[in-house]
Amino acid sequence: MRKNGLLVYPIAGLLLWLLLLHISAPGQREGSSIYADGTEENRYFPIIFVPENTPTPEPTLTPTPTLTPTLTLTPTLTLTPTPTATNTPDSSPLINGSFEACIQGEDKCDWPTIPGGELGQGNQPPLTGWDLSMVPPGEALYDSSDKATGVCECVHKEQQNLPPDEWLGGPKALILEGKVTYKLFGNTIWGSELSQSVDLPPGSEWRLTVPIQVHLHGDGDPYGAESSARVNGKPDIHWANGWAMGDQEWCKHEITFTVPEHGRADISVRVKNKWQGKNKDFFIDDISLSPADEAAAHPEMDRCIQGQTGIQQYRENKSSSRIVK
Ligand SMILES: [Ca+2]
Repeated sequence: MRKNGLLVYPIAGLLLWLLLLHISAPGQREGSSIYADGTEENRYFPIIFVPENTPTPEPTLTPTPTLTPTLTLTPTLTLTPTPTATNTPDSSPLINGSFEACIQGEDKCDWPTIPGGELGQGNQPPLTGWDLSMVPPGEALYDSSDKATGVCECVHKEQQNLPPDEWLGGPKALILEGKVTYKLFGNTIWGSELSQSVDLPPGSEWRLTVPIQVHLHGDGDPYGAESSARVNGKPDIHWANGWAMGDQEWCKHEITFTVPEHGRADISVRVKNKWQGKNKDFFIDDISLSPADEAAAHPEMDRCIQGQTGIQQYRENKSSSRIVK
């Protein structure tokens, strides 16, 4: 044991010396830095003080989730369609046969007017389909030696500007389809034409129907007003005179035809007033073109006839003039 005790003391001394050496050796101690020039900078570790009696933070209340509001479906707004008086689509190859084509305004239709010239200032040609022409003043009327002294007034008459009994289906209906009818009138000597060319299959057979009405205003001449319709230059009758058409009655020009090789039907509707100072009003509506093997349009309506020489009175008015298409 003594021998072992002698060994213990040197070893303990060596360990103590190594410990002191570690503490005192430059550049070896934690908390200081030794730079190249031998200077030393002490580094101090932060002291963390634990505060006494630090209140335990109250737990933060977790916000109660807000209930997501139930989504209410907004009713879909149904737009009330603005009445558009455009050409009613149908199987007819004719364009604007009912004169409904217009520039739709807020509460009514508009039609561009003619600024002047031989077609007359302020007149309204049909918006689409038809070409409007006039016999120039000083020139002979159609198929007549009588010379025009002026041009007619040509306007669209809308339902809202007519009394109800002149609406579609009324006892004095001036509208045969839709809400618009076309009116040509004037008290000079005048002649006017509506024309339209339609492409059709060569050899096919069609029927043109042209409803027309004249207001004679008491004219004592049966030929004071006349009307006609033609396809490729061929009329149904030569002319229907005013007395034979009847005063304020609808009649129809009706022409059944075969389309020639050139595949075109040139359609023409003409009206004229013979006497200066005697006003005439013509109304035209619902012109149609349909296959010849289909039923004719407006079966309730008499055909316009050519006046008989020596006719003494207007064509007798029908007992009922109610027109329903
Ligand atoms: Ca119409």
